[in-house]
Amino acid sequence: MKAAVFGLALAGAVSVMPALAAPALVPLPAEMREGSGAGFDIAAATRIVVPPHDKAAWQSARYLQAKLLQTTQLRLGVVVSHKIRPGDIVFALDKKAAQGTEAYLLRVADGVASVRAPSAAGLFYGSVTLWQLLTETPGGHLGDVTITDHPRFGWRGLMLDSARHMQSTAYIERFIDWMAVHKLNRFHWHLADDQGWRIEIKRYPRLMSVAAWRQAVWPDVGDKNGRYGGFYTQAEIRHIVAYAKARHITVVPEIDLPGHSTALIAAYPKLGVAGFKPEPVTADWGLLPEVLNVEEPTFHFIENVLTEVMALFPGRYIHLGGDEVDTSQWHASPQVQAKMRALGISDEAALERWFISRISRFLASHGRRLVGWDEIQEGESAGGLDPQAVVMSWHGGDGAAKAVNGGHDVIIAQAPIYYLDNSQARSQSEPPGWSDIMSLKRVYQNDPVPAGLGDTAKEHVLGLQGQMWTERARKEEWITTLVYPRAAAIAEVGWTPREKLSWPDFESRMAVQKSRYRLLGLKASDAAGDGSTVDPPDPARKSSLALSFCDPNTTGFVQETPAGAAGDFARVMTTYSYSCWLDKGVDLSNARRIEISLVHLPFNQRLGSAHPVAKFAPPRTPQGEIEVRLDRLDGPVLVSLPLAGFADDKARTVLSGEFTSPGGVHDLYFVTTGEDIDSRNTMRRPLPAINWVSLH
Ligand code: TNX
Repeated sequence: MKAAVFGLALAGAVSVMPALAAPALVPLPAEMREGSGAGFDIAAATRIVVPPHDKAAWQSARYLQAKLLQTTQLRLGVVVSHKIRPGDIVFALDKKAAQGTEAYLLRVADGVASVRAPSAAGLFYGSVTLWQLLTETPGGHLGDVTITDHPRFGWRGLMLDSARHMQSTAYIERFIDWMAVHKLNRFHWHLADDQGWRIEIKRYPRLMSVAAWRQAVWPDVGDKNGRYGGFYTQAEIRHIVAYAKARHITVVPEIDLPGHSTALIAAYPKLGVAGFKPEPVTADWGLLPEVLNVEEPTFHFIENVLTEVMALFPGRYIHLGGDEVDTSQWHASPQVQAKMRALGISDEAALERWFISRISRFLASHGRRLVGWDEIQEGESAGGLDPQAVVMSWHGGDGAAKAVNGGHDVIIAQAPIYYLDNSQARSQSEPPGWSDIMSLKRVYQNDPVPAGLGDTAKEHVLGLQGQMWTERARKEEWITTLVYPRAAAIAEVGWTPREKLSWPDFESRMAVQKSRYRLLGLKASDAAGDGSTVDPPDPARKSSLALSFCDPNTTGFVQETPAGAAGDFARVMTTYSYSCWLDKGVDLSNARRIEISLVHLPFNQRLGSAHPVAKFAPPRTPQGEIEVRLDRLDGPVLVSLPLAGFADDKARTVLSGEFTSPGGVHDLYFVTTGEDIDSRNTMRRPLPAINWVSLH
């Protein structure tokens, strides 16, 4: 009895309460007006009603039904009927309801909720919005509201790298599900790279038996043969494509060419440049020298592969990579040089442009459009990039502006801002990745459209995309944490009119969105939105994540560490050249001993032909040392700790050294000395990395 009275009192309080805040929708709709009516409560009897013969309405109704089943207590039936009753949720195709291929009109008024749209996509986004409204508060109340909505950009994408590390198809489905609830609509699937080929191509079996596998090197866990890899079968790919399509997401496959093709050349050495011994499918990251040759049979091979790719992926866009081509083999090859002369091409960058343009025309002849990273437009010699090619710009403003001014459509995929392999905050509980911090706030506040573009030029900007590269994100849960919540910022920037974007407003709506993540089982990062440090300082030992690099321009990596001694941290911050960490403003008045915990990581980064060698400060002893220098990189050595006897991959050790206190507060430079490391050499010494430092 008491409970019922309490319930009544609560219900009464709700009905007299003025609307406190607008619904917390992400992405924020283009227009939203709250009505003055009381709205209505969803009950077990609530019907989702669709008109007869309206397949699109039926599908969106079913999506809403399933989503509510999955995430709430609401179990609603879908009914086909012309008749609408109070308390119904209605979906219907309606040419006049809204304008645009993804637009919809959602109204809650007079006790009925309706979603009307001229297209299936619009209805779908309306159902996503309804799901968000119904998950805003437990129980399912809909307040009176009119939402007139459509996206700012047609391309709202996420890229997932399944080449460096491969994910299960179950995970890919979840990835697509989570995109859908953010109204993201392009899943760019990176399926081939130096470290593995992940798509079954029936005509070329060595792609599956050779190119799909590399040696498992720590921290990867291999199969019983010590291999890491695999590929998605054509049946699995068809399933994923259909799964995405049902959520109005187009899958854009990427086969990275003509660089990033070590795996491909390992399987079919004839595709490589004559005179260079192909490398095995590599377990290294970074810039590799392998590049395809430019002979006719190579184009035939690519066209055969693309014929199967086009049959699997019905979407218009096919991504051919084109990034980071190391042209030194082309430069050194007499055949390639002869071909260049015959074509009247004088620089290798332009040869790449020619290569890509040729494939672009092939795809266009099949009604498809090539997408490539912005290197595809580089080069000096005459002959532009095929005008049908779309440029995906990861080089930021200049690359995008160049593409647009050259008349190309462009997708903004700018690094580092939209590179989700950057950290969200310095924290031991964040996944490994690049050490630069791209906080939720930074991502949100970046305008993707390059400054200074005229209105016609702006129309060439198809949209934006977040990139999830997975060199260091070997676990699916790490991918989720890196992608979310930042993908929500990308989704909103891609959807919501620019003048409506507001960080404080977004941040408060994200609190509600995160409660939806819990309903979805989506484990997003809980780093602070502004990227401020989240780990409490440890008075006993300072983790390398709490240090900075000596040179502020250094970009490094947050890496995982081998499982080790208690008290060690799970992550270290490292860099591949001039390894040097800085601790600012350290009080040395009472200090006379320092301990440094080091881990040795495999040196698994190729640095490219331009600067292949990782440099270190000159060593004093054969195996080098960690020098602790005072106040400057070349300041006096406070203490020098030799690395002697410490060269095992997974080793970790604590170096300790006494010193005479110089008194006062100082900046400490931790300089790694040692022989330089040639990243091309397969017998490389490991990389010493600071795990923590401690003063006594
Ligand atoms: C650059 S962006 C790459 C990728 C790496 C990424 C790491 C681009 C087109 N190429 O091969 O995975 O950096 O952030």
